[in-house]
Amino acid sequence: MKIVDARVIVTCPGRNFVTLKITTDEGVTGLGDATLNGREQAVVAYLREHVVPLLIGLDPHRIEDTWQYLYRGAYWRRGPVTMAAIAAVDVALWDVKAKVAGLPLYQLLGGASREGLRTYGHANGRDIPELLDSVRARLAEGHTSVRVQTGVPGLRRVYGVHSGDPVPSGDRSRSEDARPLVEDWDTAAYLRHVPTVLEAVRAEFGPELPLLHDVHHRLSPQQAARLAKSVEPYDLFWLEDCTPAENQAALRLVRQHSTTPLAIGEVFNTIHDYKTLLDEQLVDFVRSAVTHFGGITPMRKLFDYAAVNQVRTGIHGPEDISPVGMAAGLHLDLAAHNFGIQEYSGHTDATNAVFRHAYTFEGGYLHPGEAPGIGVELDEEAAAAFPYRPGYLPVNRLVDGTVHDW
Ligand code: EZ4
Ligand code: CO
Repeated sequence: MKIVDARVIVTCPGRNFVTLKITTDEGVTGLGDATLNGREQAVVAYLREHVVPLLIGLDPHRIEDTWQYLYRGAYWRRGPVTMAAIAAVDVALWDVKAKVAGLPLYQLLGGASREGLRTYGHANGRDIPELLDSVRARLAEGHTSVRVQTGVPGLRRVYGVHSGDPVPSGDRSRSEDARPLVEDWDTAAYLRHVPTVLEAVRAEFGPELPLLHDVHHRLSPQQAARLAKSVEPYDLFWLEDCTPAENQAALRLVRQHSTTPLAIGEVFNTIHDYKTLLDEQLVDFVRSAVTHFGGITPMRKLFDYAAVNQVRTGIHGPEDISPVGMAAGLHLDLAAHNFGIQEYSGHTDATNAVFRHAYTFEGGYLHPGEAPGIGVELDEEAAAAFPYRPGYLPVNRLVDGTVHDW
């Protein structure tokens, strides 16, 4: 079998998604997600200019070899643009292979290790009462665990928490202007506020509900250690991205001061980003997504490396990963013994109409479905009705105007 066509399709049913569609001489097609939020067109160019011409004529069954060819062959390794592009090729090839086998992808990855995938949903509110309502809404949808985020007193606009302004899409922090929205930040106010939020949520929902909280990389190691320690009484399922973690060894300080479980990795793009963290067991969950980590091929290696260190998985599942990327992750989740939890935000009706998927969320559990391949079909006619629109993640500034990590 040979690859005869590879096309990049950009569609914006509420937000931008980049999809690679590979076609073989036998008419089998495969899809891969290459969406990089706010930098979509860079990946489109990488694929169209530098990857698609290399794919034509290759044997689609040689997935490992193609991955190594694109990764090592470029000389310039790693980075989110490169790894999103390679991920799209890798997932499309796994999709082709599983379709040829007539099996859902998870069967090729070892078969199901469980009946379904536990999820967590996002609860947020400008203040605590609004947050508590949002937690109730997530529980009513079937989520069995909830990530809790709130506004911080004194701050105007915090990432992931709606400001009350009218919003153009489902993503409350996304700007569709030429420039990103500017949000504000005050670390001291945040560190004071978070324990009071968790205390209120525990008082309302009791000790058993698994709770998560995302720090969005905003703290220094010392501040992160303080937060991890101060939230210990509220028994988090995990504390996410408490530091930027480019400096992996910095997590030692957090670990020394707290038993709060730590999750990291949504912006990592290779296994090397985890080396110290896993070798020294400095985290409890790996958060990478198939779409930003180079595909199924390296994610399997990451999951096994994590398992050796008694670390579990918690794949990133925001709205800005397309249903193609979500589906790929669900097949891995179902097969991996060390699955932990799956983040699940869901997509808009328009997105689900463009990307028809076999995966389901029922009775509080996700399942990738039994369709051969990854189980997603792209309706190209529907996609064409939603052309690309520039959109950016926000930028975060301190009260005095200094640009801050986020
Ligand atoms: O900021 O997906 O855990 N989820 C998150 C997300 C990320 C966005 C970035 O594109 O932190 O909201
Ligand atoms: Co996050």
